[in-house]
Amino acid sequence: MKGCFISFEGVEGCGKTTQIERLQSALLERGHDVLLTREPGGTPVAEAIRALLLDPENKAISNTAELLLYAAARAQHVDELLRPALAAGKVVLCDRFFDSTTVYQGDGRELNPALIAQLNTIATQGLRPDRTYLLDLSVEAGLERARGRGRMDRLEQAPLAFHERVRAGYLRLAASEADRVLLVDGLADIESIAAIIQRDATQLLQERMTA
Ligand code: T5A
Repeated sequence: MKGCFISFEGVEGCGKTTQIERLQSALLERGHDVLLTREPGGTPVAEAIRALLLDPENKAISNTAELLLYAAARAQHVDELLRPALAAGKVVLCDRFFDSTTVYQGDGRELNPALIAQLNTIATQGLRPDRTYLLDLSVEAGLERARGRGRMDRLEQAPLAFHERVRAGYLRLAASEADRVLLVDGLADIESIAAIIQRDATQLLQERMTA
């Protein structure tokens, strides 16, 4: 793959969307060819699956069905959008990727981690981010921000204990994959977080260009 693949992760309301847009603007200004996308979503089929998954009316979705729907959306996204963009040399910025399944369905829903790892490999065909920015803050602070935006989606409405397990899962991932996952304080102000991420991404892109 010629391009560079960067994902953003974190609990609800951690500020991913704010930061991914900042990084996109900074990279575009420097002349990079950037694709900004998200999971679940990014293609018409995956966006239709997203609507199903996040609709608070769909209370009957079982944990296993939820896992498979996220994987199906990802498989479509990888095939239709991510692999072609990376093959064309783009910098791909993705709002959530397989780490979300590892922690939301694995830690949050407490589904079998080995099964999830297998399913992630099937859905991604082995595609992994070159760098992942994990914005960390307390679950209460994140949900407070999400609440401030109005209607809560199906996942945001899950019990507090679910979100606490998700946060703990993310922190475990950051510790076990420190080469890929950069842990950033999500409570810092927007500009400081953007500066940390831009500095790191600039270095990463320089390294890849000279490799
Ligand atoms: N999911 C997803 C799974 O369960 N499994 C999976 O495999 C995948 C891919 C997706 C949902 O699906 C789940 C996880 C999610 O529950 P999503 O759109 O990613 O949905 O949902 P959210 O995580 O809720 O994303 P949001 O866009 O809603 O929130 P963000 O991106 O974290 O936060 P953002 O940037 O929109 O900011 C929220 C608010 O906080 C302010 C912003 O202005 C905004 O008002 N803010 C700050 N305020 C103060 N200081 C800062 N540093 C701030 N940064 C942002």
